[in-house]
Amino acid sequence: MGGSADRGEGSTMANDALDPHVGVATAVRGDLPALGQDPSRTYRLGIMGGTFDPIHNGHLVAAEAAFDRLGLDVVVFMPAGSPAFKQDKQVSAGEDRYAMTLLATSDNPHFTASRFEVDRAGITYTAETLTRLREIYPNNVEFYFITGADAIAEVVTWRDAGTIARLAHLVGATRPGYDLESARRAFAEASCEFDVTYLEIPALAISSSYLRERVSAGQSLRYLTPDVVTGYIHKHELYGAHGGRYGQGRGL
Ligand code: DND
Repeated sequence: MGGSADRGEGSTMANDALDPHVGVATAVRGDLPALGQDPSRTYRLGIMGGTFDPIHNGHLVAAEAAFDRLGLDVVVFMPAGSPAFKQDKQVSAGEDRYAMTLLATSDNPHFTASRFEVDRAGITYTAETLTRLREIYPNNVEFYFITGADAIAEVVTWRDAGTIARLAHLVGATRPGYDLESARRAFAEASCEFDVTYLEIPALAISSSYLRERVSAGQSLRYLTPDVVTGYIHKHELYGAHGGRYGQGRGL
């Protein structure tokens, strides 16, 4: 990844009121956390992008590990509005995915959820997100885009991958024993240079599709995702859940 001179010009921060949830200044643009107020230091903004259909403990553990191990200031979870690689798949409404993400992150002081991608029209491309963020944040704010083991090797195939390489550090959260060979090869063969940090995180073989299947089969999501997310899924009858009175039924 290029040095700070490669990054676009950041705009100035207009509002530096303190947000008690993240311990940093509040968002200048909508719900984004404000960072970069002290020009004498560098800030690290973690960005956890995802479809989050639904969000689960694997996502949360990966982001928490990145926060700890890379000394991030805050991690912002960004549900994709119209996910680039899922155009042929049915995806839940952005409002529901955002609401579940907000609920799942609400009790962690250094996590926050943003509507930044959900509110954007058209297909959500990470390069465009990073470009827009670069225009918003001053240059002493560095971006750390967090992905799971399965997604990391594919970043080189994403739209405008060179822009991603230029604007963000990548964090690949891998399971112990996960074979990183294909990811390393993909980055080695890429036409641009990526800055990638691999983090080993506890093995959590959880996926959103596994959660959806369990919901439609009337099975519990306990310990797979925060209970508030399970409550939301049943209340809004997502993934074939049967509404009913909150707290009833085996699926809760
Ligand atoms: P997913 O659809 O994989 O999200 O999208 C991940 C991000 O990639 C989003 O921000 C997309 O906009 C972006 N993307 C994808 C494809 C093309 C482009 C951009 C483009 O610009 O061209 P999921 O909700 O399935 O997962 C979210 C993240 O969590 C992923 O990085 C996934 O690998 C990771 N993850 C886990 N990490 C640790 N333990 C687990 C995990 N399950 C998923 N159990």
